[in-house]
This record gives sequence, structure tokens and C-alpha cells, in this order.
Amino acid sequence: MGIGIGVIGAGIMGADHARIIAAEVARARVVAIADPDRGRAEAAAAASRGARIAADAQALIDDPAVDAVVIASPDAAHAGHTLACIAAGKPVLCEKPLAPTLPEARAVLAAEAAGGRRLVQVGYMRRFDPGYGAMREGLAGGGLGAALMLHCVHRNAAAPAWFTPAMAVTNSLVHEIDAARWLLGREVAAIRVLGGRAGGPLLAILEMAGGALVDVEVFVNAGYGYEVRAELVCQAGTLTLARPAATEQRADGRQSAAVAADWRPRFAAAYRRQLQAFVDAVEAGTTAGASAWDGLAATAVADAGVRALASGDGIAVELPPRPAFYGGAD
Ligand code: ISE
Repeated sequence: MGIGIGVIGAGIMGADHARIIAAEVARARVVAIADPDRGRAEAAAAASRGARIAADAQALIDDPAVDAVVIASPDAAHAGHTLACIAAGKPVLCEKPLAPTLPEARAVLAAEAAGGRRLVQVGYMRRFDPGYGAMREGLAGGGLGAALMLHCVHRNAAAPAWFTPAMAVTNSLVHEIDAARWLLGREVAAIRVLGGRAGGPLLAILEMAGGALVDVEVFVNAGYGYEVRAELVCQAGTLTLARPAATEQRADGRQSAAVAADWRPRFAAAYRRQLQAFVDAVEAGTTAGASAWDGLAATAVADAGVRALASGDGIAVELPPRPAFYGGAD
């Protein structure tokens, strides 16, 4: 039968996670879906044979058939639902960000540590993308020397009307914040954010502990499609994410390649591998990917980034000491 998974939230991400689990993840099945919009819940359940519609998130978490939970509710609800999963002792994959604010993230870490068992995986799925993985392996190989800079571009085709400039930081830029921490193995020491007004592009500069610099263009209304780029500049060479297009077409004197419509097709392999790693970890009684500490660190940087966006100043990132429960020294 495999791992019974409950999915909280049947919007874009929840529906896609449910579809991927049903169609592509081994030894797991979706057994329950919760969403305040019953029509959305039923549509997502239709793609997951036999999934029940739970009355609400807590009923889903309490369902004895639910062994593990995927949280894909609105960002503001992530920490609360994660705390409920921890209280129930159920492993949880929480979509990014773990929490919109540092206090909420701290509460999650305190609850997980108090329970004495790592249960939380945060959905920074680029860690499972083959291209980002190859970039990290290339750097770790040592032949290129130390990383000096990381140039990033993160473009969405269009953002909804309710998507604020601050969300371009807390909801979009967080991917590069986590990717930089993961690729470089360093924390972010300071952040500066320029632009980002009226849906226009923003430019973020991350100063990493150890001196490496990261620049990120985030443009959530790029219009032409969804595109993510990354180039790592090292002492003795560079590593660049390859263009993900499956084919390039040459016809009528022109050369063209498709551009993804959004993050789901662009990172399809990453989402599938992230969910499979989650199921494998649940079976093994461990966790995979980004931990709650990684979630807190990304939220702390994004929190500083929102203040930097408002002020135009460089803002130092204040991180609490990394708890021993998460491999830290304290
Ligand atoms: C969205 O929530 C995602 O997580 C996508 O990966 C990201 O590219 C997009 O900017 C976010 O809004």
C-alpha cells in the first residue's frame, strides 16, 4: 500500500503535488485532500484515485490513514499547519516559505526540537533539480577553486494582482536565497534590494559569509514565459545552468526553443525527485532536503530583504545560533 499522504491545499501547487504523487512517486498514494474550496479539493482528488476530501486541515492531519502530510496552503498558513503536523508526530513536506516571519519560523523549530525528532522538510525543490545538483557537484569537485559570485535570473510570466513587491522577496527570491546557501555552503550575511516597484523587476545583492557575492534579478511580470538562470563564477572557471529546452527548432530561417509557462514544467524533475525523497525519508524515519533550520534561515534573509526593499539600504541578516538539533554548535 505504501505511504498514505494527505495534501493540505488544492491550488496550483497542491493539485500538482497530488498529481505527481499519484502518477510518478513510488510506494505512496494520496489518501486525503483538504481545501476550503470543495470544488478545488474534488478536482485534485479526481486525479488521485481514492483520495478522500477532509473536512479541514486538522481533520486531514488527524486521519489515521494519513502517514505524512504535504502542505501547499497559502504561505501565511504554512507555519501553523506545520506545527499541527509536528504535534501529531507526522512527517511533513511544507511548501516554501516555511513561514512569512522569523517568530513563526522560530516556533516551528522550537516545536520540532521539543519533540526530539526531525519531521519537517521545506519545499526548496531546486536542491533536487539535476542542473542545480550538477552545479553543486561541480563546485565540490574543487577543480574550479573557490566560488566568487553567483549570477541569477528568476522570471515569472505574470504575477496575480495581489502579488506585492514584498512577495517577490518572500515568495520568489527565497528560492535563490536557499539555493545560494545550499550551493555555497554559507549563510547570507547581508542583503540589498533595489527596484521592484509596480510589478517591475527587482535586483537583490546577497553578501555571503566568507565574501562571495550573489546578484538576483527577480521579475515576476516578464511576460514571455518562465525562466531561471544561474551562473557560478569561480577562481578558475564558471558553471552555468544549461538551457532546459528539450529541443531547438530550426525552420523558415529561424531558430527557436520553447520557454516554460511556469515553474511546474521547468522544475518537473525537481518536484518529482523532491516528493520521492520525502517518501523515501518517511519510510526510513529520517528527513531529506531543506530542514526547518534552512526554512528559518531563508525566512530571516527574506525578512531582511523586505526591509531592504523598503529602505534601499543594505541590511545585515541576524540569524540565531544554529541549534545542535540541526547540526549546529550550540
Ligand atoms: C512560486 O511560488 C514558486 O515557488 C516558483 O518556484 C517561483 O518561481 C515563483 O516566483 C513563486 O511565485
